[in-house]
Amino acid sequence: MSGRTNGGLVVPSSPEPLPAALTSHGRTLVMGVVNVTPDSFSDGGEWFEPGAAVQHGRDLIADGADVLDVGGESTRPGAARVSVEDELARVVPVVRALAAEGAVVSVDTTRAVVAEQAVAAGALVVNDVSGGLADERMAEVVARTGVVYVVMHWRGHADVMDDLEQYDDVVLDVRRELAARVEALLAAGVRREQLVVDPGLGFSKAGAANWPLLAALDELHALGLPVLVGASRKRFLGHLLAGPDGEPVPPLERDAATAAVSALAAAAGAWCVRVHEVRGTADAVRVAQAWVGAGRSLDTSRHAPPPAPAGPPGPPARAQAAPETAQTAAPQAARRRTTRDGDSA
Ligand code: PMM
Repeated sequence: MSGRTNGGLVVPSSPEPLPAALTSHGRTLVMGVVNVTPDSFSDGGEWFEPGAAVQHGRDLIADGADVLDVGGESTRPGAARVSVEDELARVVPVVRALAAEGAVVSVDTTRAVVAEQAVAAGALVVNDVSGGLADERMAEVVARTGVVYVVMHWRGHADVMDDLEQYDDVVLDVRRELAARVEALLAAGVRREQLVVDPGLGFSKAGAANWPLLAALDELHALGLPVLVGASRKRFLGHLLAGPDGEPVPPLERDAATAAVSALAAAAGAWCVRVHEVRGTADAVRVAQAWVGAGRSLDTSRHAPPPAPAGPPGPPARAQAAPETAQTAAPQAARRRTTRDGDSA
């Protein structure tokens, strides 16, 4: 596992079981959300039918997504649980279809059986918002399959999570509770190299509690694991952008703020950002990559040459140089084609 120093700490760039193609970008990865649910808070119902969900996944890849996160259970505050049968029926066909087309697929589930069947269908990442707390069999499935496992900070299911928002110090408490999950997973046989941690923005966190977590991503990096940030369209952004009447802006009007968070999270060394609207964030993480990379050149030489006119900017310190593969080059080529005509200075 490669790393960069961050205030004296070594921050790992990527979990190990992912394809080399993903670790080669030298930038924060973009995870596009494919919610196969009728009631997600941010895009509920739009891609509920499997064919529409698969097409949405393809569109997100064309927009620049590196990973697709397929979920069949809404985590909207107050949402009721779906049955395991319904979750399997929603998620597995979509995972299978997208993986068969070469996409890197993550499954967003708290259930071990869903994770198991999604991995059998081709998922390479299990994204568990409960960090293994919701299903005691999850650690065993993750250890046996060897997939990347996203451990999110979580205190309870959607029906109770808003009642569990008390913290002495939100940053230290989240870090301590995540560290406890990591220890439990390691004790259950999961390898450290499989793990990614996530502060769980909006999950048992009242609006204002989310900002210190973002501002202190280094505290999470101190766990020595890659960090995923999921701010997309969340309530705390709606409240931030509220007009004079105090009404939060609706979820679909939070994408510019989401992209701003993505740029800042990328500059702070996040491994991945999870978003609904991919194009703005794909651009934002490239801005962060260029910015951080240029700053690094200035650190070593006040007279660093300007970046070459053609091709993408050089990678920031987290980069592992490796060639683009056909799978990852295709969406970027498509994006380049669509932006060349009519561009301005
Ligand atoms: N947020 C949602 C769902 N899954 N997974 C991770 N790892 N981190 C998050 O912040 C997160 C998540 C919220 O639900 P949505 O899919 O409706 O946005």
